[in-house]
Amino acid sequence: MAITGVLRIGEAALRVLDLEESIVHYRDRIGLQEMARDDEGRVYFKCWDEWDHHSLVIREADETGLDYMAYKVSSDAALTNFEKRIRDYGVEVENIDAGVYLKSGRRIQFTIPSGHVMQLYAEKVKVGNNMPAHNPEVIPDEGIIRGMGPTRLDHILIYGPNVPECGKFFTECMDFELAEEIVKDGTDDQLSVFLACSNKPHDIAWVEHPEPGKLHHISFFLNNEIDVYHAGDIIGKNRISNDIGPTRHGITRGATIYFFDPSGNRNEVFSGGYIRYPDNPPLRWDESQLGPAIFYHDGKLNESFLTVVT
Ligand code: M3P
Ligand code: FE
Repeated sequence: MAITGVLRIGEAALRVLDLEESIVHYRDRIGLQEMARDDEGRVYFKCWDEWDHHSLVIREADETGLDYMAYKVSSDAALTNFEKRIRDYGVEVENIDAGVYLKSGRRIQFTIPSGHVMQLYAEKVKVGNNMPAHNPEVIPDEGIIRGMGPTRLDHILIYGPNVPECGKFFTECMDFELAEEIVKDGTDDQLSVFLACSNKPHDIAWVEHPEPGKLHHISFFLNNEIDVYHAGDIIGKNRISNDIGPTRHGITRGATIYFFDPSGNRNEVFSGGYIRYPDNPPLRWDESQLGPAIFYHDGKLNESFLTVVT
């Protein structure tokens, strides 16, 4: 598979209640690099092994949650093509000029059936991954990998209505593929879908929920399971509110911890998971198997995992 078209989640924009506490959380506890602050009070971060200028944007607001998620596409021509396909599908698309978003080329923006604002863009200023591109090293200089030390923003899981319609829209208009799904037992009714645009187990996932536009978590990738345990130590040492883990997902097979930022937005750090090829069959889980699907070791869900969204 050549990865063209939609490449990955390139940017998540979160609302937080207290900017300074959130900066400490994302910069010093998770260990992101602070890249910029703008005149409107937004703060921009990247993971150490990402090449583009930033992947997380936070701003202070009265309510928590997700402002938008932006996925990077492979070229400007791909962006033009997606714009046409999305309009032809009947979804309204807004054009945003280059430079409106920091360090970014032009974007298109639309609202998906679950009520979330999504953007696509092809260009963002590349600052490098802290190692040379010519005769590269395998680790950056000391002090660059800090905190939990995630290498990249990996995926987002969102809650809202019309999950099957979201799956259809993303597969038909943006060439995502169904990697895994949770269905009502004995039916094809999807309660949750996990879609991939790469050969990761997922690049985005939804859980059916009556209220539109909600965030379940943004997820950062760690290099190995030991780093997941280390992240747990950082959570413990800094009295960060832990939701659950370390444990393992049945879905995606990732080793995971969920925890909350100081405002209550859920974060995940995880490692592992399988490599998915486009000719893999989609994996199906029955609702009655939700326990092991989500937390494989004890096969049980905790209450906050299912109910807390921002
Ligand atoms: C993950 C993951 C559900 C599952 C979550 C799974 C249904 O976050 O990264 O594999 O919430
Ligand atoms: Fe996740």
